[in-house]
Amino acid sequence: MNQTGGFDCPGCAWPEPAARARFEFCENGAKAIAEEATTRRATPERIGAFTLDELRALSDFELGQLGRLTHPMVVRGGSGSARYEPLSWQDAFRLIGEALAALPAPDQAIFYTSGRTSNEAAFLWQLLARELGTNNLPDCSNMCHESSGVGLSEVLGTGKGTVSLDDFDRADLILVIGQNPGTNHPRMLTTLREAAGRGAAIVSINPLREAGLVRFSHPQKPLDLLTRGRPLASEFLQVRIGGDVALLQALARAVLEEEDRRPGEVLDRDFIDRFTSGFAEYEAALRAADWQTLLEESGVAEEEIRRVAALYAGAQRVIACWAMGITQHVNGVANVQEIVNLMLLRGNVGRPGAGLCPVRGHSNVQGDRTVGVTSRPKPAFLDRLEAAFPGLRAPRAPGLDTVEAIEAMLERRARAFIAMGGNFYSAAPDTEATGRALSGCALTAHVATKLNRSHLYPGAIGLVLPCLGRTEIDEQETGAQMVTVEDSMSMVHGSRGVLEPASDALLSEPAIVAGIARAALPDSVVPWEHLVGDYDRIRAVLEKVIPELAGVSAIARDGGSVRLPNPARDRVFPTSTGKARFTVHPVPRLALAPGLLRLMTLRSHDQYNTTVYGLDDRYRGLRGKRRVVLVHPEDLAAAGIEPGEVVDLVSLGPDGRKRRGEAFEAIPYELPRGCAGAYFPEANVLVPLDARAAGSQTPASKSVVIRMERRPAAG
Ligand SMILES: Nc1nc2c(c(=O)[nH]1)N[C@H]1C(S)=C(S)[C@@H](COP(=O)(O)OP(=O)(O)OC[C@H]3O[C@@H](n4cnc5c(=O)[nH]c(N)nc54)[C@H](O)[C@@H]3O)O[C@H]1N2
Ligand SMILES: Nc1nc2c(c(=O)[nH]1)N[C@H]1C(S)=C(S)[C@@H](COP(=O)(O)OP(=O)(O)OC[C@H]3O[C@@H](n4cnc5c(=O)[nH]c(N)nc54)[C@H](O)[C@@H]3O)O[C@H]1N2
Ligand SMILES: [Mo]
Repeated sequence: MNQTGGFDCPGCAWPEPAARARFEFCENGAKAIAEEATTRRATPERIGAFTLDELRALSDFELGQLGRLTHPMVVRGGSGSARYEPLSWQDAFRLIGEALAALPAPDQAIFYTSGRTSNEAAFLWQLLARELGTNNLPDCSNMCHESSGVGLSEVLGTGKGTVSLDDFDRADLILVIGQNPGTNHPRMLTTLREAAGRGAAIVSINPLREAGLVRFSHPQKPLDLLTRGRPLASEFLQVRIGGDVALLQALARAVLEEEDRRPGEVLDRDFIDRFTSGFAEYEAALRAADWQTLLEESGVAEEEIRRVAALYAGAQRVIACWAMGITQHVNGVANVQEIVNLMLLRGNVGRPGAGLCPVRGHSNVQGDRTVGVTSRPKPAFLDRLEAAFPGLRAPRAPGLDTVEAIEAMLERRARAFIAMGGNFYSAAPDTEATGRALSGCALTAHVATKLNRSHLYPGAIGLVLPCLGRTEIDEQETGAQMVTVEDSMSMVHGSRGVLEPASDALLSEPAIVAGIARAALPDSVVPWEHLVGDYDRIRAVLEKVIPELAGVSAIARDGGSVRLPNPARDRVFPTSTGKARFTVHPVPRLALAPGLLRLMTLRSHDQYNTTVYGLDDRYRGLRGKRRVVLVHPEDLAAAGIEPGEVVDLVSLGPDGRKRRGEAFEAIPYELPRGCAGAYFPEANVLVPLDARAAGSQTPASKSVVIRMERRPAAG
């Protein structure tokens, strides 16, 4: 895994160093592999032994334990007593073709993607949707880093991060904001640790004192385990949930005040003058801001803010990293842009050792976007797509993103849902509504490696289409194929499966797309079978349609990797002003009525998104349970709830609808007052569909307003 000539870890998107260590993987990557390489088989007989209701009664962990899917399956009618049965690939494709042909308009079909899909498969996938005539290509990114993409594009003219791995070798300050790398990007800890070893300062900004950051021990360096690791983050700012805009403004204001004391020494005036716009307005707004309000809303003490501001003002090369704690908020885009503001003050963009680093989730989520999986394609991309396939007419109207797709299905404006991977039912907000949305479709079809909860809420016809995993040998017309993926730092490299497929009946993702296309598009202008026969042919088209991917064919021949260009790295900012833009954002007011809490939904150490490996959250000291709500002890006391008491969680969305999550154990925890934490996906029932980030529509799953309710006494 993660070796030249091997396969890319299907875990996270953190890049591999150029000089690979002998073991370039982590404990959680190993779990992801084990999950895919399991010897258990979810055969049609095994699955068909259960009714849908019986399958729904299994936990996510138990569903995963059924093993790898082996054959295409169908369930009809969608009632709780229905069962999956096997069918041939040909019949599966025919059913999809018929269902799509029966739709009054192509925009009634939805093509969802999760970010594990290779560049080659994802490119064919979006081509299929567009040739059918729709841009309805929602993806997991809509629920993930969309706020980063939108936020960065507006102010830097590029939606991606600006750093590469070697920048971390030079940085002298690394901010880790709203991210839990100890669990979710374990290999990033190695990078952070090396930086700390050189004397770089690391600042964690988080409502939780994430133990993986505070005490770090390297799993492959036994001495660390003996000494219990050492502190990694030199500073920890315990921000309130949703308090980042206030905190980042307070930090920037303190930097301005430092400049007042030492004029000409703190701000990078030359950079600001030459490369940015909007500084005067930004500076005026910051100076006019009420300092007390900034402190209160951030929840961080003044002296800590001044200490970190001084650290920032003294650092020569700063990298800011962030993840879901920043993006999954109503003001997620503003969060991202306030990070940029702070970084622009000292020219920390487009300089070695400095820059912006949104740390992506799924291993190829960034690549899927590069190859066109988006509901908002750029016209130039569609033009090139049409040029590559004479006769193709790519639709120009924007399609549906994830939450829009749920709404469209609920209102029966969309009737067919086809997913390339992922677990839409469990990952999307408002589980109950999402279940109704899927069940209301005429057709649902899921390309998947394992059975998951989305497959248990089928439409009138429900299909499960089992595919090869990334670890497996992919034989096509010209032999074993490789695919390409792009990591979080825009490096594209190859991935080649090495294991025997879990079943003879599995098809590769590209082959499944071609099968669907053949059935749905009898007059297609795309030579589907030819492309799938040798993925080099797909890469040749990729190079034509996406100029940045020039060189991707060579990866298959010569190995190595291609770095996608990023203009911001060279201080070229193709924004509306032609410069990097300072932006002004109002400070969100977070006060809640008594009894209400702001809930963040988190990952534990023992899961990969909706795939649950086990019930422990090692670094947070929680064992054997996932239905928990973490709350400050005084908030528990104020609500009259005993530690360990089992409570219901009730959320009220902007639509005024009540959502209830039953039976969560209340655990006293070191969080800021008024804040709470619970696990994704158990807590997704509480996330309102209409609470989403302005500008990016990312569900605000880190900012759910809830109250705890005592449960009626048993009996
Ligand atoms: N092992 C493993 N690895 C994974 C995944 C997995 O599930 N398991 N998932 C992958 C995916 S798709 C993704 S997107 C990434 C996710 O990686 P993370 O973003 O690290 O995952 P989360 O658990 O959502 O954690 C968010 C962090 O934000 C903090 N936070 C919450 N609200 C706020 C806030 O208002 N302000 C600030 N400053 N912090 C806040 C939380 O305390 C938590 O530490 O990981 C990827 N890697
Ligand atoms: N409340 C709340 N909700 C969230 C989040 C949160 O923090 N809080 N995080 C959001 C984020 S960041 C994300 S990225 C989304 C994730 O949303 P998704 O990407 O939809 O969900 P996953 O759980 O990653 O998908 C797992 C499924 O993918 C399938 N699979 C695995 N490998 C392969 C493969 O190689 N090919 C195919 N075709 N299928 C495969 C398996 O069937 C598995 O069950 O969830 C979002 N939802
Ligand atoms: Mo994600």
